[in-house]
Amino acid sequence: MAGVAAVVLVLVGLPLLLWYWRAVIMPHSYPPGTKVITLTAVAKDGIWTEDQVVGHNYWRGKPTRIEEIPLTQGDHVVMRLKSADVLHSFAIPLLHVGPVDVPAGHTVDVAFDASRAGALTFLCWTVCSPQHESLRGTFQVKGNDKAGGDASW
Ligand SMILES: [Cu+2]
Repeated sequence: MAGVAAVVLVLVGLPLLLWYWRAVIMPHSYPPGTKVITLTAVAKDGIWTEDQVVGHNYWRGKPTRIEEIPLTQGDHVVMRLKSADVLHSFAIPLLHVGPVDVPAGHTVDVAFDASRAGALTFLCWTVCSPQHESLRGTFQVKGNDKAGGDASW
């Protein structure tokens, strides 16, 4: 009886603990005001998406392409990057961010400050698939006079 109770405790308690960790503790582990953006690279569609792409909907799902992400100059951003399939990588050349490898099955955090205004391209830096060239998008960074910097970019 004690054995059954122990097994039930592990089978119920562990997932609950993991859920609590991911839903309650992890989102608050960044400094206040941090913009957390989760993107998943999908080689098959040649996109970055905010949708969750997991095994069962990989082939049948139609994830939404993320092309533009609005930011304000001075924003502190954490990108939580995932790959739904093969090795991708992530870079923001105008901010000297990356390239950072994004292997399948891992979540890679990349932090940066939107230190300049304008249209800043982000892209996959690894030739991952025939759709590689379309794995890109733009941060539209709104100028903020207080932050200074060149607003013409
Ligand atoms: Cu690529």
